[in-house]
Amino acid sequence: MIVPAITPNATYDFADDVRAGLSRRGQKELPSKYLYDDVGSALFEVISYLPEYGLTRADERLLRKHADEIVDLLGGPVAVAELGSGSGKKTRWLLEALCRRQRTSYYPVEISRSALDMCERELRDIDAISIVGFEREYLDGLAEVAAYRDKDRRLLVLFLGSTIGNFDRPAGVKFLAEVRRILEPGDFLLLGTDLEKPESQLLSAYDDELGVTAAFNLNLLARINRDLGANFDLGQFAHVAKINSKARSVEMHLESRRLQRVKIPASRVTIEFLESETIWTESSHKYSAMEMLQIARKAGFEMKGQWIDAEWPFAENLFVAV
Ligand code: AVI
Repeated sequence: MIVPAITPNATYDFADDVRAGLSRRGQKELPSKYLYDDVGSALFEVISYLPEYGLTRADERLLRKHADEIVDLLGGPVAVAELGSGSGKKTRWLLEALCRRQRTSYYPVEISRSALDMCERELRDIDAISIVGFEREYLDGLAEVAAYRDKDRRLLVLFLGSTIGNFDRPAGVKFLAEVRRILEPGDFLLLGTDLEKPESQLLSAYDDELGVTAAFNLNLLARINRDLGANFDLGQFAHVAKINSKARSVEMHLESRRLQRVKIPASRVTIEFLESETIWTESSHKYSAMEMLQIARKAGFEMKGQWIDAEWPFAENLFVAV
């Protein structure tokens, strides 16, 4: 059964966030969630096929290989909520393993309507599944799922693809603690985290030869032009990936190639960029496998299982709420 997604209230204001991020003194910033309009989501899907970017394939390999083992550790029937379902492709392995044992409800939570549609199309052929999409921000959506859930079943929350890495470390723990507050003791969280790897490998993963990641990053300026009527000249900005060793992250920036002014009518501002000045658009934090134990505890969980990919260091971590 597929139920149409429950639709949102207005949840954010792009124009205000753009004005605030670009008017900052010091480092200009744009929230990375705005990378994912329809064009950005399609470009991210292409990134996941690039030879340099092994993250998504590692995540999917682990889920394919260990789905039955993960389901065994849950110890009984669950309902599944996924934060940021994306295309739903890698989730198929887990849902199939669950649905082979009993009818399972799946609640994808996504701010992108098109991603929810794609995920419903991808997964609706699984036997014994019912899908109810929530077009919401993660925590609001999860709170609604928790209110809507069948009280006889544990909830399994999926937060895959190392999306947690796009929060800074303290904010990541705070976010997981908020997830925990919405859950009941005994509920589960399956968290995908990209692990530390050599700098050269990270730099090519976030600045690929074909320029797809550059297009993904520059699309944010194209989106501001499309949605807010701005006049960014895309040729005058360059995609840059940098390692931040202290934060243990890779950062994406857009660097101004010259002194220039850009008008953003819907945000009611004109922004000046110096030559070489950057807009920081995303951080991807990388973790150690051991660190995940402390993160689990700090957020109110215990580690129940961990699986690490042999080809591309990436961990699937199963936490249980205590
Ligand atoms: C979605 N997120 C985990 C990706 C990452 O690796 O941080 C987004 C991405 N940015 C550049 N390439 C992929």
